[in-house]
Amino acid sequence: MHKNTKEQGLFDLYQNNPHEADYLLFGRETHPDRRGFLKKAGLAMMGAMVGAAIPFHRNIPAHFIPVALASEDMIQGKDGLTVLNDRPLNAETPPHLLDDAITPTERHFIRNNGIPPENTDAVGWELTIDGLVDTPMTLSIADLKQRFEVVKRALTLECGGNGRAFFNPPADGSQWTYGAVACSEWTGVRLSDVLKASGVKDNVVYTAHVGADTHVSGEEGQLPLSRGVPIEKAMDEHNLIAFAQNGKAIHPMNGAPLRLIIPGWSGSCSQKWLTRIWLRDRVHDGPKMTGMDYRVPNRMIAPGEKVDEKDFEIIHAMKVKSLITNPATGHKMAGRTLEVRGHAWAGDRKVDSVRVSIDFGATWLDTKLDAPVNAYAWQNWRAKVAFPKAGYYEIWARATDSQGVSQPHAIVWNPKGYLNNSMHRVAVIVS
Ligand SMILES: Nc1nc2c(c(=O)[nH]1)N[C@H]1C(S)=C(S)[C@@H](COP(=O)(O)O)O[C@H]1N2
Ligand SMILES: [Mo]
Repeated sequence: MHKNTKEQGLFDLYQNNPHEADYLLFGRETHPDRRGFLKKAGLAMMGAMVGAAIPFHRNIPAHFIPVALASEDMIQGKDGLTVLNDRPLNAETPPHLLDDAITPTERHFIRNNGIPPENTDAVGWELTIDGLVDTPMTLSIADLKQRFEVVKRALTLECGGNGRAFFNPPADGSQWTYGAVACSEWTGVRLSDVLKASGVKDNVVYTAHVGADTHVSGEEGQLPLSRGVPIEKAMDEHNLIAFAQNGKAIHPMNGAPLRLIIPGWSGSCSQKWLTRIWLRDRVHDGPKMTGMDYRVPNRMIAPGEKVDEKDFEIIHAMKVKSLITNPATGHKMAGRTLEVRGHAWAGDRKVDSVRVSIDFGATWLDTKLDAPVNAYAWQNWRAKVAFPKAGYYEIWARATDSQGVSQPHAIVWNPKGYLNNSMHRVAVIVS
């Protein structure tokens, strides 16, 4: 890890006192909806740190610090991630680094909507189950392990905005390309067991999830994100309240010491730093549940079309999708054959087949597709591909789910850029 002292200074500044850091750089105008200008002193400091003048500094939103300062080696315990934003921190994994059947913790993407809690000690952590239940409960992690069966599962987690970078017209938000997806092995207890123990009342329709992270504005009591799922989905036995990731403590950026994993659905349902599950008799309306957040138009629209908010619906399951993890795009090869491989997943469904093409979709080749190691784990696939002669090729991968639905060639456009499951393409040069 090579941090220069100036970078260290800025990160320490934000780490120790975000209010003070924002004040130093941006002045007092840091209301979340209003853009404060970078103050002169702040601009000088940032310019010195990035090593150049910043021509468009007036456009830098309050709370943002240059991505150039947030190289991946700033995140301890992560390896090779591409940082998209650093406050809140968002980092994805290049596809070729997702080659493992089970994603190592170092390669698991990070999607934060706010500032992670400083204290992520497992000892003393408490989870409250309340709202419309017969027996509200507050449980330690030791209680969870003692009272409920502990299970271990590989579970696919994909951000609802994965692939947003490819929308045209562009969609606001973190510009995820391919790598906001992972399949780590999670250990925990079944959410359904815990909910049953609390005695869910008949009139419950939705869960509401609360975590210990704080809003970037620094405003007390304001949550960055609180989402939920319909009670039917919550009671699915595959959801976990997890306390371990790949056999070790959960990475602090992936929600240590306790998080939900609601596999198959938009990653946003899987609350990190979990402190409370509140059972409600209506659709949860916490931050990032309403408006256009994690919602898509309920009908087909033209790219760029304006849609009334009332015509949006909440994203549930993710769609059938695949990723090519070998070769990396741009691969130059001397021989004529190559093992192409990757993963595929399909929300609440299974993947039936994955096929690849090296002739821009004119013909397709079957791949050998493994069954998932357990329900909701991604499925690994591979194929030996022979290239007829030297030149530029694209490898395309296309998965089809158990209901016969395949990945599209082009994106179904929506205003916030969710659910992009179009085919992954990688370039190969055969010499
Ligand atoms: N408390 C909390 N939980 C959260 C988030 C968050 O910002 N705060 N982000 C959600 C989103 S949008 C996604 S895609 C996943 C990402 O999980 P990861 O960062 O472990 O990859 O966490 C979800 N859980
Ligand atoms: Mo997400």
